[in-house]
Amino acid sequence: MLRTIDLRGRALTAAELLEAVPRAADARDEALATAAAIVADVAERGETALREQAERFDGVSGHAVRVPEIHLTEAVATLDPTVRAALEEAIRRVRQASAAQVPPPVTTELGPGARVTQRWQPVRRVGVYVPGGKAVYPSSVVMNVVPAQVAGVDEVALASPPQREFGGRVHPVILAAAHLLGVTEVYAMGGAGAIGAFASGVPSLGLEPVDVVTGPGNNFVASAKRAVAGRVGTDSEAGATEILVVADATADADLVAADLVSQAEHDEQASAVLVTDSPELADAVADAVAARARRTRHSERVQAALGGPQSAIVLVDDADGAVAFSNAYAPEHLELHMADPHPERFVHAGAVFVGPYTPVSLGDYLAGSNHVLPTGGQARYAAGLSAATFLRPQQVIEYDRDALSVVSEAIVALAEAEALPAHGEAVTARFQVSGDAGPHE
Ligand code: HSO
Ligand code: ZN
Repeated sequence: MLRTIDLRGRALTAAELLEAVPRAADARDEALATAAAIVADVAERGETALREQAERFDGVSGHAVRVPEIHLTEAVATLDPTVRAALEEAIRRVRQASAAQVPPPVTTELGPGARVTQRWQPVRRVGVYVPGGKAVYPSSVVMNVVPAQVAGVDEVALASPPQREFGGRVHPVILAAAHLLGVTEVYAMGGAGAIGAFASGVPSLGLEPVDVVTGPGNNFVASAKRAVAGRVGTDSEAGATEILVVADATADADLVAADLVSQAEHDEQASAVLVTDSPELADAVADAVAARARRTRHSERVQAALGGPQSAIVLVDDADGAVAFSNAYAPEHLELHMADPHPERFVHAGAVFVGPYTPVSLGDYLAGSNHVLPTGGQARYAAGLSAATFLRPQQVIEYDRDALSVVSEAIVALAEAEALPAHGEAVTARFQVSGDAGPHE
């Protein structure tokens, strides 16, 4: 089912390597116009537009768009205790690991009395979107909310579609996760409309505009985030999940197969790629994948993902070839199953999972790392969600009189060169007060 591509003995450029295993196409551009119209409608007609959209897209009417707190406590009361304990452990670990993502302020002394401090300021208010379609992921609530809280964001609001089968309420596991995280501001609204509501605010609901919107979603949600970008901050666009495994002859074929299948379970468009220099391992993984794909719960979906052009086994000459392929591909998740893995060589990956006891599904739930990671090759320039998503580096500048005098001539020279003499005068004025001899005494 997984096709094999033999790149041995071929020196290919990064672009050629990428062509060998192309990502599945998305339909984002087509969704953009529709999403933008929905966003504009919510900005104009607020709650009325949201209610019409709920009727049209979710088949729900007359529901509480602003979720009353009692719904949150009820959801926690009915939550399976083992799921509750697992969520609480995930929250603890993600909170702990996210704390390392908040940089301390740093002051640079550029001379006596000349200081520039960089400090990291959290945004004030964040809207987290949680999808409610085929994928209802309470783990994603944790992964979006915790870093915002750790960053020091004052207010986190959450939105998820009203569910017909729950009488127009948000999915109970999502409500429960929100409550365990201490999130009290929750809205039953979905899709592009929810993103628009976060960006523009909805006065009748007491929903104030947010500063940053994050969270996964379908093409319409992703397109809506594009439509509001520029007015609010957004996280990077999540595409279909992808896993790239680099393995040598020492790897356990069945474990590699299990991990490939685990991410293929998300979506027909998911990509699962094995890169190896061992033809024997390649064959063994192909067999193990076929066996697991046949008997797994979401067999059809998994087989579609693994049989698609976006999934493959890639044969390379050696470890260098594997590094070159992986760095060109820039996978969301990278697993290394090698005798001597050298994770530092794999520089373009959303997250790197090292060794046979570090599967991606550990990171999906409980490693403490974040599972919101750049897909579609965005790992070349983007990072996963972290406290930094909600922080801005701000510079605080403080020079005293002597420190300013040291650079005043240089400022005047540059101001003259730019034909902006008033800039220079703002400096010299400080040394020309009567009775003040100034810097040139
Ligand atoms: N692997 C997904 C995250 C996830 N897995 C949520 C299970 N639940 C994208 O990184
Ligand atoms: Zn997953």
